[in-house]
Amino acid sequence: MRVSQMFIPTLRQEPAEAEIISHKLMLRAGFIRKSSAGVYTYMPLGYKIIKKISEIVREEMDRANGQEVLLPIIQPAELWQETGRWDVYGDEMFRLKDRHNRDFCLGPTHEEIITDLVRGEVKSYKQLPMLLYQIQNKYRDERRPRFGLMRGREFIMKDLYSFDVDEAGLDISYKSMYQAYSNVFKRCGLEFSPVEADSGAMGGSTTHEFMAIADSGEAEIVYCKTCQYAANTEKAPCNDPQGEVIQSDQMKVLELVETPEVQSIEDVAEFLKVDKKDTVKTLVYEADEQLVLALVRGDRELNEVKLQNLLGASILEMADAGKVASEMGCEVGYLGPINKDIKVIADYEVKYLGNTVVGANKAGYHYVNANPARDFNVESYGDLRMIEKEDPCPKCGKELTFARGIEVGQVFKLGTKYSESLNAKYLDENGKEQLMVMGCYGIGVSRTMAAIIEQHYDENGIIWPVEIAPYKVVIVPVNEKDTEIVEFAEGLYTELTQSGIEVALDDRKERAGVKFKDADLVGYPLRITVGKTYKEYGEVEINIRRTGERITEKSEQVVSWVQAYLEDNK
Ligand code: 9G3
Repeated sequence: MRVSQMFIPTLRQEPAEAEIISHKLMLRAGFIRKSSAGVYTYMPLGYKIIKKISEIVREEMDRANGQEVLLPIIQPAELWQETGRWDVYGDEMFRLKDRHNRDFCLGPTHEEIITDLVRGEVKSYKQLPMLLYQIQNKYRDERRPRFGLMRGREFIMKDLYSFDVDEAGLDISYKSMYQAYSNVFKRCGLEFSPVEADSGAMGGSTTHEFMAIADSGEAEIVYCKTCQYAANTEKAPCNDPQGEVIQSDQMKVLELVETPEVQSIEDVAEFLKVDKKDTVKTLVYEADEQLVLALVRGDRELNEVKLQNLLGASILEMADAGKVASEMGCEVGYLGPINKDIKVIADYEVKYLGNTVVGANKAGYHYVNANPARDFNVESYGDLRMIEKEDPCPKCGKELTFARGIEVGQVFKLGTKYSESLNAKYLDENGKEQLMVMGCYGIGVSRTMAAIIEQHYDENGIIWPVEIAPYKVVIVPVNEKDTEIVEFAEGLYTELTQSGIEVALDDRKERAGVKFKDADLVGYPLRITVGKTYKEYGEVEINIRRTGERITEKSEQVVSWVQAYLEDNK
């Protein structure tokens, strides 16, 4: 490829709207351009990366007996109505009508489509297991698309669906996908960790998320260096501390105290000279439009995923301030569970609080000496709090470590959730009708490109792992007017190309410095400079992007040196 003919609009300045490094660098290196919020064009170099990641994914899916298909993006509402999901996903689903006024959506995922296909074609156990996958755009109208490709409204996903005769078969498919994912992310040069995750609205039992470790990751993970336990903090369980429940003769008289302009837990604890542990945090949620009070100890953080699961709610949203004021009669700083005929659920730890502080549902007032058993009724206690550093490993009890991660893959055991609602059955060896047992497995292909950059960059730009790089080598003749330099550079370009290496020749009429900066920004693994050293000693300079090393090599040795380097570093 000749850089003078390529559409690679690099930028010197950092784009203002980009907050994380992968977004900044993909814009500056000319890999993507924004079309609208969360919707991007993949420019020539960016799309080369997408194709390389997709090829790695295909090889590993095919190795695991996956068969590639391409499913429709336009999906009929009827299928989503059959599974009952048409009304579950509100504004996040892109919906449209055709010319006959029929309802469709742009596919956010393909469980309905693929199960509808298979239920019509698979009749016998002899046809199972069947693993079908696609690499295709997905559409989700995120409320706040951000971080470039990290959270887009149109993104590229590989989604595979497995169909087995029973749970044992699903286990085999799940394990084989788990291995295939490890292969994919290793080949992409990613440092990743599979973590236990919450299956949420997907139902089903087991699910793992493959997290690329990165400080910019939206997900928080917790892991144990002793027993390798690893989980998304949304899922990591906290146990019931089995403390002492206060005896009634220890309970003091409930007292209303004035706490003017004191709203946050910190302020209340300070004003009343108590520890945050001796207060109750009251939060108001709408669970499928029903108001719920969720209580956790004052020093803890509520885990909304655990709350949603405990309530079995399809949609869980924090009640907005207006709703709180009208339903509770005060603003959030003074909320409490006393004298409220609203459903109250509480974290286990609240059970063991005695003579504690709660909001009085009256602006400027709190109650002290509140006792759960006496003063307010908790409908149910459960694990509602976010796991913390001091908590013991849920598996072995040892110390926990926290990290942030980018979710690049997820594998789900679906069981019969979709085969039941869509009646996808097969005849077993006894001719008896059985429900197919399913799994679904996603890789964020476009998100993976961003994650690779988040783990492979420096102050000069991207550092592509060799297998992913858009071109393995860039040749930089330092002076376009010097025929000796240009001739050798052209010759080297031809020789490397003929030896099957993807090479770029920066033949632009630009100063050498500009070419060097662009080479570092775009992130080619190797840069070969043809300049003074060539004219004087017949040698070229080779810059190794990953290590910053610079070596000189005899011009006749260059091709074999490059082949050896690429072989050793793939
Ligand atoms: C929707 C909308 C958004 C969604 C879904 C449905 C996430 C939805 C979960 C999955 C599960 C797996 C197959 C590949 C791997 C992930 N967001 N999910 O079902 F209608 Cl608007 O997509 N699907």
